[in-house]
Amino acid sequence: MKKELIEKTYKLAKDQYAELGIDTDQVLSVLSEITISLHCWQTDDVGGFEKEGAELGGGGIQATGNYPGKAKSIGQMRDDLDKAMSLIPGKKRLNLHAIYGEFGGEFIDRDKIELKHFQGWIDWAKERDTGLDFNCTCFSHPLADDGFTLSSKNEKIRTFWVEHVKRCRAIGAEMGKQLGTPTVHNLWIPDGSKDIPVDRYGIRKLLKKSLDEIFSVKYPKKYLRDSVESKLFGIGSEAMVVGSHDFYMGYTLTNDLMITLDNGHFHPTESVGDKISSLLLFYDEILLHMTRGVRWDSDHVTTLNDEIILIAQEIVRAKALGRVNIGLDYFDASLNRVGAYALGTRAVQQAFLFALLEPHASLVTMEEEGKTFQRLAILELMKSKPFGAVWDYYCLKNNVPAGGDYIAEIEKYEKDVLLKR
Ligand code: RNT
Ligand code: ZN
Repeated sequence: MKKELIEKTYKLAKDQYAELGIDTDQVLSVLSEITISLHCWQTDDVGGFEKEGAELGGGGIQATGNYPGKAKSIGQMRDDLDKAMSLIPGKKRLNLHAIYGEFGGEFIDRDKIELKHFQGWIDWAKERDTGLDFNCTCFSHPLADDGFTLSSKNEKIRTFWVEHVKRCRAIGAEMGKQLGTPTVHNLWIPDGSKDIPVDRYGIRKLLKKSLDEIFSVKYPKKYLRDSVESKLFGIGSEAMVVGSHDFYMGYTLTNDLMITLDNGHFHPTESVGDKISSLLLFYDEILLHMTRGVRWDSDHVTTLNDEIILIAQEIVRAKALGRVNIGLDYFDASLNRVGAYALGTRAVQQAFLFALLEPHASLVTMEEEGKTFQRLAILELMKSKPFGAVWDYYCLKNNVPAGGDYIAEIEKYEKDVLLKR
């Protein structure tokens, strides 16, 4: 897109929003402070680098497709992340999973991982002046194969996973310390049952016991923030997921932890956007996994859809941008993976831009005055305002491709790099 055209259209857009009392320059300065945590696992379909050719296995999450160009080493993964980040405006962090350590060709089991396996990533983040988030990996492992990890009745299995998560939190705290920005550690476990269990209480009691052991180790909040992620069901855990939303709400509220809302983890008619205002009344901070659920899959690439927009609007409307950690969570092996990063992250940023461009105060007044038709009419009107012009200008200001210009960049990267792997 031509610079002059972007600037000209932005000026007109700015005037249109000004008519509604919105200062677009101010909005863009708020937008530029919103950090998105990019999930590292879109580069290689959640395979990780514990061993060569590792693949996502078990745990009820699946990546389908075999689009060429998947990252096969940490070096390739870093190339892809740099490329993706160069196409995304604004602030970014990287969200790592424990299977992405640098194990130097040696097999290090999960209960043996150490800081040294992640020092390279910390240095990588330092060089880029960014932060890291972290996740224990309680799936794709033989000791996760029978469907239970932290809630396993097999004490050997349960303590193995407790040790893994403890080590991950210790590594996360060190990441936060070295980088000067707290690392958010997220815990998701695949535990659940395909068919009707009869000892739900006993099983959940074991998860509680494991969490008590894990979180008995305390770290300063300036280094590490802990969150736990629920799910409604997964493949193989249709009848019961041990770490349900109720379970984790109870646990986190009584233990001063964060809760993760993955919007692919609820019933399709439930709205994560609606949950935000409730949770913010009880939590200082929460974590989001932004994604796109499609039928049984909870991990399609994010697009600018109603669900994502409502989540962004509810955060902005609650003036809670500083209390919500925004992470992404999707993995699709059927399209250009680097393109998927750029597209999905940009879509989430666009949702926040759309939310920030809302004449919120006047909408609240209409609501209070019972002007429900007018409220709906203004919400509709905002959909046809020149929001794209503001987005393009934001990209221009941040030296990243505006409009669809990033598509050609992805095509070039595919030809020059991905297809040569
Ligand atoms: C799985 C959870 C979890 C994972 C990542 C890879 O259903 O959403 O967040 O997607 O940890
Ligand atoms: Zn998730």
